[in-house]
Amino acid sequence: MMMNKEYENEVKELSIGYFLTGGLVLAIAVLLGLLARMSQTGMFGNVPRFYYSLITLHGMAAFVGWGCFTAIGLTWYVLMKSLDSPLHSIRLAKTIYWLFVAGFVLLVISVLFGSFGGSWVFLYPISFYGYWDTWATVFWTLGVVFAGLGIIFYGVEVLLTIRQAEYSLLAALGFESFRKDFEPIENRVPLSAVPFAVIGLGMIVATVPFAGLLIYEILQALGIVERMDALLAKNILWWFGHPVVYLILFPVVGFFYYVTEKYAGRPIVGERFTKLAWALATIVQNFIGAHHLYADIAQKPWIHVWSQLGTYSIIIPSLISIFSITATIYISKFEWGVASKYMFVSLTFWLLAGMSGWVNATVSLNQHIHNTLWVVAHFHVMALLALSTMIFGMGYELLSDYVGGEINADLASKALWTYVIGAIGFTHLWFIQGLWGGIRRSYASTPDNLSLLTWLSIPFMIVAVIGIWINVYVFYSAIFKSDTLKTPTAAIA
Ligand code: HEM
Ligand SMILES: [Cu+2]
Repeated sequence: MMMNKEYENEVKELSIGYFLTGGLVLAIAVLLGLLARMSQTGMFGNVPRFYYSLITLHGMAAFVGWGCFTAIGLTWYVLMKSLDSPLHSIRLAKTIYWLFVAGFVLLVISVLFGSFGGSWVFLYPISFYGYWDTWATVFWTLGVVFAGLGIIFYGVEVLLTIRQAEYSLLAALGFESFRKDFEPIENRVPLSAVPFAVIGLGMIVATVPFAGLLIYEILQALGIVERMDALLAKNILWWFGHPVVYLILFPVVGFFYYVTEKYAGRPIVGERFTKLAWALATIVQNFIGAHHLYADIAQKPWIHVWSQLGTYSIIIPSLISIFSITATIYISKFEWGVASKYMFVSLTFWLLAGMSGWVNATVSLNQHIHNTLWVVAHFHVMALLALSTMIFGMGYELLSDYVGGEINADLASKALWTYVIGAIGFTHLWFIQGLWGGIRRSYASTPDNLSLLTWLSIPFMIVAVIGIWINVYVFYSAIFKSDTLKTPTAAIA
């Protein structure tokens, strides 16, 4: 293996730059979430517009500004490590950073100065019927277009990097597992690179039509075109809206493989079956978004049936991965460091979040929880306890590789428990409220019998927010203490 690779430091700094920016966005986003929940108790008076704008910005900032953005940022590091090869174009990876930043500035302006509050999914045609100005709709939509371009370029950069490392794309998408001579293949694609290839392709396929929809919406806001069929628009949105969750989940699975192999000191067990499951994900990922539209009775019934079956099938890659990671930990002399502790928590909640997701995906159960706080509970268990824990763990792994022993590992472990206890508390109060009929995105119309649970959730949210802030603090202090990286901004300039 070549020593002292020059490109390595550049990629590490780039990934750290993404992480530091995303961490700051998360620190603010969770505060907005807390304020939104507090406003539901009525403690700020009757402020529905404030609430809608808050959740809109919270959702977009936490999900895209933190989740997708840091998943992309850490991809560069893990892809480089697992392929043992430089990125195809570090300039493109930096351009993606700036596209997200530019998009994010537009989104923030739209909410802060234009009072946009159409929710982070802004389901068509809500952007045109709100309490906000038309220019706010244009800014918001344009901001999403910028992020969308960043996402398309991400897919392109991932696939080109894999090609440059001389692996076949078909093999990287999991189809290598079909080869009869699988075991003897000498240079099999490293398993930890596979999830990036799958989501890279998936995002290119899903984002192009979505970008078309966004441009249409901008033209409609400017009065150039008439309104379009709402059901069609919703299908295009969810065609993208579902797999964009995988833009966080799949990289996170890549981080899992990477960290597991490193701390177990051996390859993941069951590589062939795991790759087979990824081949399935490659095909199915782009065809199940309509499971968000079970309540749209104008939708053709076969689409509902297919969406349920397809969603069930995509549980397989998660289940196989959870199994093979756990088995690898079990049979190896596993080392427990900050990164692997975060990973273990993440693994547990990945399984649990999957179970509540299975309820959402099942038509006959979905009708009981559709648009309730159950759904909000499900995706916060996923986003906070399964995905963000692993993103933090991976961030710590990168950081310790970069700055050495200057991380306050003790504080990082305390932060983990603080945030996990807080997040378990408030998400489970949401599950109960959802089962009792509490509607999501509803300001001040939560029935009286649910308001006690809303109050109870607030201390848990405060604890979770503090846990997240401590994590971000541990990161920043490790960077500023170390003189390896002169200024964090140097990484992405
Ligand atoms: C301590 C951490 C967090 C708190 C206190 C929090 C709080 C909230 C609250 C109160 C809502 C509104 C729910 C409703 O009434 O319908 C919400 C929605 C949402 N949250 Fe969080 N959240 C946190 C973390 C996260 C994270 C890490 C993510 C994603 C990575 C996330 C993504 C979202 C999304 C996408 C929505 C939906 C927004 C919408 O309906 O437009 N949240 N959150
Ligand atoms: Cu979905």
